[in-house]
Amino acid sequence: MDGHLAEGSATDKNRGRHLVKEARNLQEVTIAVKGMKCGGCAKNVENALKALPGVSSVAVDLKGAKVKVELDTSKTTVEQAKQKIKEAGYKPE
Ligand SMILES: [Cu+2]
Repeated sequence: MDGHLAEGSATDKNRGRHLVKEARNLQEVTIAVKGMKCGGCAKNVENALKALPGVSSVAVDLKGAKVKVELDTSKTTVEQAKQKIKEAGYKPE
């Protein structure tokens, strides 16, 4: 009997963890960005994106003219991230 109870609670814990994971909509997107000329530009884009809610990681590729963003789309959409890049003075594609 005790064994069954212990098993049951372990399953419930796993189920709870699964729900928490599904409640987030983590997505990794790469956005092409025109107009970044130097490390300062890269930093501007990085800081602008990091200020958005739900953005967990930003990696600017200056040479490749793109930025890789990991974000929770239930908090900030990809369109909103692009809008933020525009506001910082660069051209997302
Ligand atoms: Cu620059």
